[in-house]
Amino acid sequence: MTDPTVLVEKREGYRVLTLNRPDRLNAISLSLLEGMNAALDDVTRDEGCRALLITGAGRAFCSGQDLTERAVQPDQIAATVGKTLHSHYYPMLRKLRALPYPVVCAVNGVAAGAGCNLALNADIVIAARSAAFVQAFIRIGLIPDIAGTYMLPRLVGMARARGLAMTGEDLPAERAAEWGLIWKVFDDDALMNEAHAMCARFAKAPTVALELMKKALDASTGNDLEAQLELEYELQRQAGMTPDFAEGVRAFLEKRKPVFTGRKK
Ligand code: T3D
Repeated sequence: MTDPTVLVEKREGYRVLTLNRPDRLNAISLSLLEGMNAALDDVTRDEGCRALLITGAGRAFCSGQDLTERAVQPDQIAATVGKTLHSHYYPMLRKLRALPYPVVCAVNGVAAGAGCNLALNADIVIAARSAAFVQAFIRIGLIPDIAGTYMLPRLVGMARARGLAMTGEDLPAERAAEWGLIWKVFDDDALMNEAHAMCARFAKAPTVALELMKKALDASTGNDLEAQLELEYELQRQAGMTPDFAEGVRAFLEKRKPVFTGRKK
């Protein structure tokens, strides 16, 4: 039996998805896309899950679309690319972005093409010092997809977005953190401990507030100030009705650590 293309691990309060085609640098095959979609369907149904960690097996995070599945005639390429974006990539992305808790991506090595943009769609991206982010698309005559053209300008501004996309140059992890493309860089051998510690912390966090915070931040770039103030008001009102808010205030007044359940009621 072949190894699964996505490994799924259940931890206390969170799950870990590991892209698992290390000999191809975790290139995204159809089978890996199916594995990710199935794993995300499953995680969506898990009411006890309060964070998700994504990482890669072996020396890379992900080298993007498996190009051996694109070695066909030009007329067939067009059909295949458009087809898998709609049928597999974008459903995967929508499921990922709709998760009502933090998605942490631990970029353990190179993240190229669709692999880079998959990572950038996480809420928090941390990386090994040796990792690099590569908008490899232009190297093979494509444009950034998997929401790359959406995320890049929002994360690093238009000048850097254009530079990264148009040159396809490697961006080393440390510079990615300096530019605000990602959250933090850790020494290679510390990365996974840090990633697990972060998810364990999120698994005990006020999850509804994190969900509402994601909604507010996602909406912010499309809203004007007035619309955002109204949205904040409404979402804060909802956060204020959770048992975790009551517990947070109570714990502060009683000078103890809060115990958050993550429940809506
Ligand atoms: O439907 C659609 O098509 C949607 C569109 C998707 C968009 C994309 O993702 S397009 C971008 C696709 N990805 C790339 O163009 C990146 C291709 N890979 C690379 O440029 C390099 O491999 C890396 C910069 C990522 C890493 O370089 P390096 O020197 O560390 O490793 P390597 O020697 O190139 O790769 C190791 C092996 O993995 C090698 O196989 P071998 O020689 O040991 O048998 C290589 O062929 C294989 N590999 C790496 N990337 C891919 C791949 N095999 C298939 N597809 C890959 N993307």
